[in-house]
Amino acid sequence: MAVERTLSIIKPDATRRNLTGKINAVFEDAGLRIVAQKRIQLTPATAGAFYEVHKERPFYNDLVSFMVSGPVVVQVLQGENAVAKNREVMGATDPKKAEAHTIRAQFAESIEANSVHGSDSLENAKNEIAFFFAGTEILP
Ligand code: YYY
Ligand code: MG
Repeated sequence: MAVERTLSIIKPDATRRNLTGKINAVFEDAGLRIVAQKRIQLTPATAGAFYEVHKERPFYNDLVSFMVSGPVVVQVLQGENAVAKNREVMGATDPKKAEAHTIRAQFAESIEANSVHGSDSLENAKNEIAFFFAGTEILP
């Protein structure tokens, strides 16, 4: 197993309901270290660029509007198999399909307002971390 880093975003539905600490506790209990973290307001341009891969999907415009509807917490999680481990603790995209112990099953409001983002591959993680963080902001 290898130590990896992955990008996580605590989404506006969760910051609005003051759930940052509860969600961070799930990460830490799973052995993931929060090695960088900042609370920011995304702009439509930034959210649109971050989700560029979904540009042609029917939910794209609503997703971008949702992501700018309140502050988000962007963070770098580090640990053994961090990319897959984070996807496991997040749960399925649709909270109705997520396993009971997962963040989305516990906290998400809907398939759109689903509380967290997590990189889906090591390569995407590297790109997504660089999208939000300078190397000097990551402190293991
Ligand atoms: O990686 P993950 O967040 O689990 O799902 P993606 O398929 O990458 O979709 C990104 C994001 O888009 C999802 O978290 C919510 C939103 N979305 C949606 O609103 N409706 C869908 N049918 C699929 C995705
Ligand atoms: Mg995704």
